[in-house]
Amino acid sequence: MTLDPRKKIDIEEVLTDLEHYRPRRKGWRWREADGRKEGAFEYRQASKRLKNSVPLPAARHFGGIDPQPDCVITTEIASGRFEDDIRRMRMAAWHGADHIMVIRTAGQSHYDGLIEGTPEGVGGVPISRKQLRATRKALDMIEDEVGRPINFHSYVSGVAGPEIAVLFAEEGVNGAHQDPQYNVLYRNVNMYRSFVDAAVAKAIMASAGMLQIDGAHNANATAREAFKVMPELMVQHAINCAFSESVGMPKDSICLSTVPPTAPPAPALWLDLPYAVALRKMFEGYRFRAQENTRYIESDAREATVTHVLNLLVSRLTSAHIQSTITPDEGRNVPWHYNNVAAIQTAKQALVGMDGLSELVKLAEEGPLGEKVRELMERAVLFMEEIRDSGGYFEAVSRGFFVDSGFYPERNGDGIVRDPKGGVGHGTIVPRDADYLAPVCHHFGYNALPDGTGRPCDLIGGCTLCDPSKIVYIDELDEQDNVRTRLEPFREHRQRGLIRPEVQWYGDGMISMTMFLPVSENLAEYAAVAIAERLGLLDPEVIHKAVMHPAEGTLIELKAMVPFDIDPESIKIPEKPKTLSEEEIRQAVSRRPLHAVAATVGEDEHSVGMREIIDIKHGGLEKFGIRVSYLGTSVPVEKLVDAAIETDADAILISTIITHADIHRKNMKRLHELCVEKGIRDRLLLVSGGTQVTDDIARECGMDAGFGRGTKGIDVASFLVREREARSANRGV
Ligand code: Z98
Repeated sequence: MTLDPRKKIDIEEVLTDLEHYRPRRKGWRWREADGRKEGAFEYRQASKRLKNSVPLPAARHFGGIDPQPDCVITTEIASGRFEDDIRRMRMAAWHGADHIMVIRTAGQSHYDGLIEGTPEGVGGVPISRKQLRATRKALDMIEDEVGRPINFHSYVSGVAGPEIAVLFAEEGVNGAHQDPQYNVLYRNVNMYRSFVDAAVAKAIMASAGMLQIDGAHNANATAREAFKVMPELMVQHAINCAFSESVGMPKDSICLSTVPPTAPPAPALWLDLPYAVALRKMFEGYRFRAQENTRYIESDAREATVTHVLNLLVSRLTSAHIQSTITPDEGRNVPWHYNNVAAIQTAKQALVGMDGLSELVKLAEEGPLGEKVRELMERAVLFMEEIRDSGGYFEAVSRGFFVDSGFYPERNGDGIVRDPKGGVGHGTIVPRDADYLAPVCHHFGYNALPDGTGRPCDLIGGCTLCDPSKIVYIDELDEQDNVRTRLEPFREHRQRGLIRPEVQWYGDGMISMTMFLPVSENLAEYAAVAIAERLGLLDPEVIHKAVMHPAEGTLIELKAMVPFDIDPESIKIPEKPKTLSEEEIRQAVSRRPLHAVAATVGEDEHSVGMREIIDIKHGGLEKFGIRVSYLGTSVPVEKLVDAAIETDADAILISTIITHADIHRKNMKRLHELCVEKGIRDRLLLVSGGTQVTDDIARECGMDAGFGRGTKGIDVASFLVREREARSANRGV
């Protein structure tokens, strides 16, 4: 199955014959670092370009280039319905994500076994074989479409950790969070059980070449004063790294999950940078997943984005093998798909913009930076020594050493306390008998295999890791809660291509609106809801408010549902004028020369747009032999008309970017009227352009044509040539 960029991914086709689908490959893939040259530029930290992608908006000015940073970019997706997540994954991949992390449904970590079918999740997706297989199958198609491997990732945690690890190895999941300390601290799974399970799970993950991400960063997200837990974070990393290596995980498959601990208005870099440097010094040889700080995300997407960019600066000043991204709206609603894309673009834009930064600036390690780095490392070592002296890890957890908000060695007594004899799964560890035999591969620990056994599974003619045909595929177990029943209500809708807005699930009908209300915060919130109701929208809810001034007004962002569909058949799309070929334009101009006068009018200093339309360098009018007298910026309309008369021009081209008080419309009208007054309107073509100009607006204001965003010289040249010829034909010339 291959994807056609012009068509939606067909979820029915993805679900067809899943029983026999096998992942094409296993194991983690890094980016290939060979994208040194893109357009006019040299890059120092770039990777191979994509076959299909959506470049950053400003790429339009640089020949459409889409340089890809050197590090893997993550996006976290899990709307509760995997069939919608797949579409979001495709959008994410086109924008540059190659690590798709799927959050699990609430509570799955306490299931003592695997889930089957595809029930709908809460706060995430139930991770089941069918969900994994369908997603991996879709990702295999998506990676072909974009031309880059996509790493699929979820969590090997909870009381079914080893079972999940086997499932992931069988289904071609490429990476997973695995850290027994996470189970202990945040999911209250029994501490001994967590470490026994982790040994088994890690051995299986290693056998499948999966990348492991640890869970230390969760202390940062949980502690009351998160920026004080830095020494503990280093201790947690150390415990999981050492444990993972001791059960056979290669060092370069172990990835530390690091989060810059603060955000403005804290003096963020003063704390975040020493921490990042200390980690990289202490954990040399391991991989780094730079997570974005989410602890302080409120409802302001702009604020979240600035914090993210500061985090990206730290990544570029130090290093990151994986750059994680979180949607900037996660503080106000479940992440919306276009916000996944926004976060990926933020990472791509900032990383590419800071390409080669460490060749330009050096970290001043001899100053306060070096002192802070040393201090953090010392505090971490002292913390580890105290764990050892107090009787070891389990004892330390039972005494509340972890997630305490004191800056070690200070302690605030608010750490998480876990009972070694408590928690989910307590009392379930059974010592292996002397004749314990597990005839499966990659099993961890004691196994009484008979002498001369090759692979352990030779005893049973192959295990599921060696012989996938032995995997039992269960489709759906619940007759109500499954993907087929969820797809059914929208079957006709999909077939007819009916249009309903969405942010999360197909047909959810959600839109958001931004409005400024010139009243106080409290009143603005209720007034906004009243406005949405008057507009006929359903379930309006304010998702963000920002006081501009306590009395002068409040900015409101609101979400609500649209209660109708739009039938595409009912929409009349005006036909786009086809451009002439370059040769046709050149011939027409050489038969009959064409001369235009051009300027940016009014009090407007923007020159880039007009220059692009004119300059030969940008494929502008000059390229086709059209002669253009460019008068510059902030030119009065009168001056342009005089120049057109003096030079006997065929056309006047104006650029008008500023729209304050509708000045762009006024300038267009003035130009038309002046030409009428002077009696030259009939023999001149009047053309205007600008970011807020459309053909309709321009014609309403008396122009012959208007050109907006994205216009190229050939569009304007085609119009001039065609229109001049049409007029000559009408006049019988
Ligand atoms: C991230 N945004 O890390 P449940 N194990 C570890 C984890 O960090 C997590 C889980 C398991 C964050 C995502 N992390 C939060 C080490 C979760 C998840 O029990 O399925 O919720 O475990 O990118």
